[in-house]
Amino acid sequence: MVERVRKEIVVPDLGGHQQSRVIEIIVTSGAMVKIDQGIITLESEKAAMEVPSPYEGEVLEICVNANDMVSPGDVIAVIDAKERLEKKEVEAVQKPVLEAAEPVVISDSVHAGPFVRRIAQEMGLDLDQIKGSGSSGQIMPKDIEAYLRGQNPKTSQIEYDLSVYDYEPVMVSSTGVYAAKHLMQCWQSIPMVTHHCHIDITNLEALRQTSKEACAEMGGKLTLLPILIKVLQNLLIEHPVFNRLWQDEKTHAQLKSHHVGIAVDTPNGLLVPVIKDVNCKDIMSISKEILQLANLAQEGKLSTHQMQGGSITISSLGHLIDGFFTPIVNAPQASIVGVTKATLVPSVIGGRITPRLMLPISLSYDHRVINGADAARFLRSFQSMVDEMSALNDALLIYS
Ligand code: CAO
Repeated sequence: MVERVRKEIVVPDLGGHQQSRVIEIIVTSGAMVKIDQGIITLESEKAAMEVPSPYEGEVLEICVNANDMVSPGDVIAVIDAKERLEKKEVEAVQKPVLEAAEPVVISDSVHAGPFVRRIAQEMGLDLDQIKGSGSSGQIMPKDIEAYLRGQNPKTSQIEYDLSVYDYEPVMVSSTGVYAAKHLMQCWQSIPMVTHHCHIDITNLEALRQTSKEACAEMGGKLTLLPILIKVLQNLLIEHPVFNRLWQDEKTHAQLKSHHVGIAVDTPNGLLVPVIKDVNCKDIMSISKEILQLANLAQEGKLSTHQMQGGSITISSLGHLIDGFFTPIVNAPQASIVGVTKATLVPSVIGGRITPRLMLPISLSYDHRVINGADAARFLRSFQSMVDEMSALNDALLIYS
């Protein structure tokens, strides 16, 4: 049986963004559209995004104009949709109120579209209790979402009353908004543990100093970072559990590649470009690639592809401060290595106190994927790998 129903098409979730600009209206009123046919195009941070029709039918109204700013849940079009109903659904449509355990009566005075009314019916929500944010107080799908979040304090956003403060609002960049949402999800969903330890890099630093100039002459910059990225990639091979992603309770994904993300501090917020296939690159090329990616990040020119696919992330605050911190695992990755400034500390070697250059490492990991003993073994190997590299002499830059 085919039924014709008036349906609203709304802006979908924008991957963490609150708003997006309409850059193109693809169809006009009166057009017949098929399921998945594009209705409008939205500008997203990284690419244009088509909003498809979930229904087949005639477009009755396009509710937005080019250049309008829209948010998830805003109605973009109304369609006279052809609905092919399964037998069970036909029965439900024919006698819904009789069969509903507790029918919800929605008064006509409520200002809400058919989509919102249907959701309210299905969920047993009293629309009189929900505040509408649409024009003339119309209740939009996003208002239902906000209402439900308010019912569930675990996921609700706390709204603070700032009226007692003297302040000016500061608008957050779209990178900052995305990063905040992602970090919150990682923080809330991952049981995280952080191990702290010092790695003795005295000999490695001496070697770095002797290789710095040669690296600079070839267009690179030999900070500790490219060397540590190579150390990490070797550790991913030796400790494959660190090259796994969380998928679900029953499955983890063992990665075949060795891609390392680097946290880069930019004026617009934190970005994490990824150095791909580190196993195929020597330290010299990694140092050049860090410079390129960091520059692109600073200029806001990184592509989505350049930020995808990391197995593990390294976050270096080594140019700023020593001590430890607790980096947040960048899901779906299972671990992140935080590095801070190496400092000379008195160490006891062979019964004598000797100054050694110690690098603070903070390793955070997803305890569902990695155990404490795995992390301890990983950090022990970290020291062995650094010692191995310290013996490379002239071969440091071409170590791959
Ligand atoms: N110990 C001692 N010195 C260090 C060091 C360390 N662990 N790490 C870097 N340094 C030194 C470098 O050797 C360099 O000194 P020289 O110029 O004398 O060689 C200086 O500090 C500056 O280094 P850099 O920052 O230019 O280069 P980098 O390769 O270490 O890092 C980059 C590059 C882009 C990753 C970094 O600049 C950056 O953006 N880090 C921020 C990461 C971040 O914000 N993390 C927090 C995430 S959670 O909010």
